[in-house]
Formats: sequence, C-alpha cells, structure tokens
Amino acid sequence: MTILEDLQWRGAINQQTDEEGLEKLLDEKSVSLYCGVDPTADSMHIGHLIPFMVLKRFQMAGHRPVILIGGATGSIGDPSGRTSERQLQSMDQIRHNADKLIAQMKKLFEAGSENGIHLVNNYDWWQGMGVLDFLRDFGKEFNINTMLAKDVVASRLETGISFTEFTYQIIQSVDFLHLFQNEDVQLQVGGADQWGNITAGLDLIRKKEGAEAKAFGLTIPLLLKADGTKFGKSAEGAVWLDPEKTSPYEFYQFWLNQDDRDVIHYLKYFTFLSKEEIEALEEKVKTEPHKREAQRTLAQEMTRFVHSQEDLEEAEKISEALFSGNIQDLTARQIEQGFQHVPSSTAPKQDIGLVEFLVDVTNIEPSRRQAREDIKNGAIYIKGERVQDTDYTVTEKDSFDGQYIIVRRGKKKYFLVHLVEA
Ligand code: 629
Repeated sequence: MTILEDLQWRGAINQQTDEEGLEKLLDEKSVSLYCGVDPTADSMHIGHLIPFMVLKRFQMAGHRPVILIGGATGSIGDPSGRTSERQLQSMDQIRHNADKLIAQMKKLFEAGSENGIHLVNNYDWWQGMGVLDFLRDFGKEFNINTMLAKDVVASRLETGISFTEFTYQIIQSVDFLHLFQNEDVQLQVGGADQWGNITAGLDLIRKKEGAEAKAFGLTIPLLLKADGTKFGKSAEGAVWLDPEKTSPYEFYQFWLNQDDRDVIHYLKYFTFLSKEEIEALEEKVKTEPHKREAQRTLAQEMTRFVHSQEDLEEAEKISEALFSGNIQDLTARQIEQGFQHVPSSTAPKQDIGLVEFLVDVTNIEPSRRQAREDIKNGAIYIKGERVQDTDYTVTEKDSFDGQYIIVRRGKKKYFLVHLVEA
C-alpha cells in the first residue's frame, strides 16, 4: 500500500490539489512536507494530533516531515473556522505557549533529533520583515478579489474582519514559499479548515517560482462523531495532551468511552496499528461489542503514545479501582488523577464527626437527618469502605497520605476533600 492509499483507507484525505501529480512525486523521491500549529494555547489538544500523525505516517513511508510552530502567525490569529475576531495575545504569552508546544512536539515526535521530525518556527523569518518589503515583495502578488472569495473571509464580511486577520492567508502563504525555497518543502498538510490558506500558498509559489513549480496541498477531514456532537470534548472541556490539564487517567477514559460507531474510525486516524489489526478489532466490535476490546486498544495505544507505558499502567490501575470501588490502595498522586474533576472542597486537618463532615465539609448530604439515614442504610463510603456508624469520627487515618479524603455516596457519587494544615 502506498502512503496515499493508506491515508485513503484511514479516511484521512479530504481534498488534494493534484492527486495524480502528488502520487507521482511521492513515488519518485523522498518528499519534504509540512504542517503548522499556532501557539494560541500552552498545549495542543487531541484534535491537533491528527495532521501530525499524518506527518509521522509520511515519515514512516520514507518522506521528510517538518513541523512549523507559528510564533509569528500566532500573534496574528487565523480566522479559519472562526465566526468572530480573535483577541490578540501578548507576545510574552505567545512565546511562552510556543515553548510549551515545542516541548510537546519534541516529546511526541522526537522533533529535533536525528530520527525525529524537523522543527521550525516562522517567527525566525518574520521577525525582521519590514512593512515595505512585505508589501512590495508579497502583497503585490495577492489579488484582493481572490482573497475576499476565500470561504473564511467571505463568511466574515457581514460581521466584519480586521485587516490583521484578513492578512493571515498571506503570512501562511509566504511560509509555504519560504519552506519551498529553503527546506525543499513541496507539500503542505492541514485540517479541512486550512484549505484556503494552503491553496493561497500554492498560488504564491507559482507566481514566484513559475507555473511549473511542483508544490501540493492535502487536507484531512474534520472529525465528526456518529451522534453529531463535537469530537474531542469531554464533559470537562477539551482533551489536552498536557498531563497537568488532562490527567493520563482522564485521557485514557476519554478513549475508552468512545462509541462503537466511532471507535474503528479513531483507530485508523490516531494509531499506527496495521490494517490487519484494525480489521480484526472491527470484527470484534461486531461479534462481541460488550468486551469493548477496540476501545481498550485505542485507549492503550493513545495513552502510551501521548504519555508513557507507566502512565498507561497507572491509568488502568485507577480505572480498575474506581470501577470496583476498591480505592484503598491508590496513592495520593493516583487519587489526584482519578478524581481531578469530581466536586471538591478544602478542609483543615482535624478530627470531625462523620455527620458534620458530610453536611458541612462536603455538602454531599443536604441535612443531618438525611446524612444519618444514608449512613445507617449503608450508602456512605470513606476511603472505599462502607461506614454505618453515625457516631464515626473522620480522622487522618481515613485520608490518602494525609492529603485527600474520598467520600462516596451510593454507587458512584464521589467527593474529594483536600486537607490542609489546621
Ligand atoms: C503557519 C501557521 C503556517 C501553516 C499553518 C499554520 C497554522 C494554521 C492553523 N492551524 C490550526 C491551529 O494552529 O491555524 N493556520 O490550531 C490547526 N492545526 C492543525 C490542523 C487543524 C488546524 O494546527 O491543521 O485543521 C486542526 O485539525 O485548525 O505556515
């Protein structure tokens, strides 16, 4: 299977500027290609992974990917896929975000190392660009009518778009030209929202380098979920790659909970499993869906790839403990991960009666009367252990490492109390 056939099979091709031409080029030589990301946040989320996984697939097929960090473009703001003007971020913030993205890319794609993916920052060639040079060397090549006709701009004409965002397509085009000239980059990859920017770049390359210049664009479909909701959001919001923002346990759970109708598609998009392996899992979804083997495989592959084997094992341990309710043996660190987004409060480290604890410290019970009733009925668990004595005193021994107390009411209503020095 060629790389393009593989991408086709994975459902990862939306549009191409010249399918036959690219096929021929990829067959002839090792091609340099790129995809960019703007440092608008201090971490990528899983949606960002898609084109970079595609770059990695190209690399595995013998080509040479380049990752571009948009230190310059991030300070402008891409209007693509947005209905309103972006708020500018400070240059300090952008630099900080760019550093974080670079570190993330290095970890995921060994970027910068010998076998890894090559990394560039467009701030390097934009920082010294003067307005006059910009307008004379590049602005002159862009026709306002063509720029206005791009979907992204056309859809904003009613509500308005600033000159700054309007110019974004020129900046990204100049990047493509720059990489074409300096890194021999002949292909730009991006999500479907990037089509307008990518084709603008190809036009510029042809104007500057001649109509015969061999440069191509390829976009990837934006992911849709079978139930019509937006991909990549959990109940807590975006699923981030930074473990401080989305713990490896939550990350694992996100993949584990995917729908049968979506899971095969995601295995194709996000993992490096082979066609045979994925087809075998597809069969299992049909014959024994209750076992959720495809989901477990997806969760394992993703957690190992984005985090590590140790993080995966820990995520599985936490999942197991939370599923069975036997949380006694978890460490404070695992408690933090597993209960990152359950309701919580802070309380001083001191002995306190259980009834008072449930009502005043956790609010898990609305009244003392209700608290006593639930305790007697066996609905209250402290550190995974049922407590039926209404005179029970909660002390440090009920905590994890003197740091957290976990209360459960009924089957799965959890509450976390963070203990602080009294
Ligand atoms: C300079 C900047 C370039 C080439 C690309 C860019 C970034 C591009 C963009 N990309 C999105 C982003 O940064 O805005 N203008 O968040 C994002 N991308 C990954 C995929 C995307 C896209 O990083 O292309 O479609 C999301 O899946 O929205 O010279």
